[in-house]
Amino acid sequence: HKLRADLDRAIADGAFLLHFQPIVGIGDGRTHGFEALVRWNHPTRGMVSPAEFISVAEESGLIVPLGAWVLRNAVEAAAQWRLLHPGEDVYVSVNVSARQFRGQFKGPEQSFARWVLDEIDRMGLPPASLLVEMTESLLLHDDGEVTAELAELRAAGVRIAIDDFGTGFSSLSYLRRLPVDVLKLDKSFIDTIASSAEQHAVVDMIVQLAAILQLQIVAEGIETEAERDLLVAMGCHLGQGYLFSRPLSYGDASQWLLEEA
Ligand code: G
Ligand code: G
Ligand code: MN
Ligand code: NA
Repeated sequence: HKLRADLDRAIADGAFLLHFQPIVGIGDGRTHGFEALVRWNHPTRGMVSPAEFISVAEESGLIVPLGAWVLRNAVEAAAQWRLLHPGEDVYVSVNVSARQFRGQFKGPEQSFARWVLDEIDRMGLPPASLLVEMTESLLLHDDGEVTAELAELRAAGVRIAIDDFGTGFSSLSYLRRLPVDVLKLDKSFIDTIASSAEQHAVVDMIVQLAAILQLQIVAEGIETEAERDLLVAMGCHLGQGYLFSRPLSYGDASQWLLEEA
């Protein structure tokens, strides 16, 4: 597999970079955090989307060092933003794959959770400046090991989000059992709230359910003012999407914060 061979060299070559998409208060547009999204600057193909290479990295195991690289760089970015804006508790949201929990971190004794907490501590960041995003399907298939480490992170103050929420048949009872703070409502729901009364009702129910369970909702992929206005009316406070901003380079994300300060 050519892509895989190229991928194996990419960390050493410094070919990965992070982009950051603002997560905003959808009513006032103010920035609460950024989702870190990895990009691969391939020597001949140019920018390759993670949609193409994350699954390959998961299969090969490269996701462990790559995920560590992503987390470390995301946390460093958050530390810089907090220096720029001492008044704003900007957080960084990082996508994490199940496979990363089975990686080796500084020796066989150390868990992924412990390693993450050490990285945050090393940067002098409060744990609440990190949000860990896990997909719903991953949590549904967990045998308890991942959930236990998420609970350890959460006990230390790191927040946990279910990414792509709504696509994995979650049940109410399952949500109450999981160590979770945030539901990232999948873009496929947002896409249809303005055109389908049924989808609108489903999202309205999810927002109410989240309030009962004391979970925060982040609506993903908001592209139009109509979508934003419907979400605000439902009582959904946070979101991200092209209406507000595309994913930005580190420099542009810093500039974005400066302009808001
Ligand atoms: O940014 P973009 O829309 O191309 O991202 C596509 C997918 O790649 C998203 O589903 C996102 O969750 C995933 N992704 C982006 N960055 C990372 C990362 O650092 N780690 C993992 N595991 N997935 C990522
Ligand atoms: O799966 P995950 O939610 O982690 O991935 C988020 C992906 O969605 C990123 O690849 C990001 O580039 C993309 N994205 C973010 N906002 C929008 C949007 O408003 N419209 C579309 N089409 N994609 C978006
Ligand atoms: Mn995500
Ligand atoms: Na998503």
